[in-house]
Amino acid sequence: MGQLPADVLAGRHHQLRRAAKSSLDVGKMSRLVVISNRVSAGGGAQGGLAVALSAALRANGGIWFGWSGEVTEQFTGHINFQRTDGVATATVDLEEQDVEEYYNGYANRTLWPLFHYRIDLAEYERSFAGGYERANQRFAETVLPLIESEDVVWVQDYHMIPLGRELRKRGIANRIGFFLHIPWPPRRLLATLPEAAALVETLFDYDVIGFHTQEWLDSFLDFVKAELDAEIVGENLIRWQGRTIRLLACPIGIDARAFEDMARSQKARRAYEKVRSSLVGRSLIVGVDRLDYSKGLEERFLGYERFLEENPEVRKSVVLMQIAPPSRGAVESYQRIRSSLEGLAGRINGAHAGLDWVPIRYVNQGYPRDVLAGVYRAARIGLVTPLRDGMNLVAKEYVAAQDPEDPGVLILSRFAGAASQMPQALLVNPYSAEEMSDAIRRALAMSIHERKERWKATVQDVVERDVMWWLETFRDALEQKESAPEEIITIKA
Ligand code: GDG
Repeated sequence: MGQLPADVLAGRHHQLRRAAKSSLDVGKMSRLVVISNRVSAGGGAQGGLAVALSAALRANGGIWFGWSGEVTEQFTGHINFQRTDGVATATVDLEEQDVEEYYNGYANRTLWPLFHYRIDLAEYERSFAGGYERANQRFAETVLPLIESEDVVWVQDYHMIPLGRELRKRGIANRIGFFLHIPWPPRRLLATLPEAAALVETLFDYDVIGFHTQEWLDSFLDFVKAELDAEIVGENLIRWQGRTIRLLACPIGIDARAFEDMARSQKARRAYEKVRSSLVGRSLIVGVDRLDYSKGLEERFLGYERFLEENPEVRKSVVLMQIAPPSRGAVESYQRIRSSLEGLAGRINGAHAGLDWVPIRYVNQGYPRDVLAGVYRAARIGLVTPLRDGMNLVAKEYVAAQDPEDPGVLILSRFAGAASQMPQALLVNPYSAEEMSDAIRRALAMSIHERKERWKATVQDVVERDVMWWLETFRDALEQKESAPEEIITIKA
């Protein structure tokens, strides 16, 4: 395993200290207020993030606040309170214009493509920026009365970058953290965003800013050094207008043990059998991704096509199953990727299929998590090749779902945040059809011994740095008040 960043090592020590306690034995901790665009409190049917945040909210009390997903004629700020599986949630409806400008606009047509290095797709419209600011002001105004003086507040993701500043303007002096789930783009790309510096500066109102990897954190620091008037006062510490801000590289994990169990459940077993019997002895390659241009699906299909062309002797012994539930259908670039993928899958299948074999099974719908777990387990290869990804949880789920006695091989893009934690996967450049083709061939020919060795090294980290580890590591950083920078320097000397 590669050298772990200092923050991660520090986090691991916390984990060891806590190992003797139950992971939820955090009685002395403050109440948590989680703020994110969408709220998905609940049990194991949800993704790991929802499970972990729900567990923390259940253990310490607190509330999860965000957009309801509903549209109302005129914004009223009316809060819908609910309790789901013991977790208190508070949601607010937005008006049509907010959804268009803030969600479909600035979040998904400006920031998402830009932060995934796609300035060719990023749209810079003043109305989007205005709507983003307005929606964040509305969120701040609405959540304000729900925040108590001892609470820690944790804001999630790119939809809500300026929310911390809006809360400070309204007098909130609590500890407030921010976690970015997507990559932080290189400085020269970010500079294409009008008012980029002003947006980034709003982040200085947080106490802790978290990224998945040191690479994203370094890109952030690079921008701050070049474009903003803030002092770097220590390793990953910034000083701005009398405030100290800690930066943290803290990779999100999955609910690994639960996912392993899910992969052995009856429903997973049924899905496994169904898929296996349909393969009639062929090897399965699986891809599971939201239908999004950042996930590199076109390049993946082209890499697979290359493999089919270069390996006529084995090509009929494999099948690629790509599960890709549609997302963000209101945004044009998502409609385009959908139709271009359909065309590509059709072309490849048309050119290569035979009477008893179709090379790509392209499935445009979602499945329950336990079914996915069974499909992962049935696959000899997990093909996870985003062009750019903050972390990528599918890579971790694929690993956790494997049979220890007969594990499959993970082929992973070196441009996913997950790659920094998974050096034993077969790392590929997703833009290179040749590299992808080589990796598929290599994975199919890999000995059981090598498969086991690589899997063991990878799964260990997936289990150790699971989603509770992520939550606790971030939270520890957020609860811990910074020393003055002078003291830090003295200690170092
Ligand atoms: C963002 C960042 C970062 C997919 N299809 C189905 C389904 N899924 C689940 C997967 C996985 C999740 O969706 C996708 O997670 P990713 O990490 O791949 O990607 P994003 O949605 O882009 O998330 C990403 C993440 O935030 C967390 O910080 O890792 O980099 O982009 O859990 O299993 N789930 C079900 N049916 C499906 O068909 N139930």
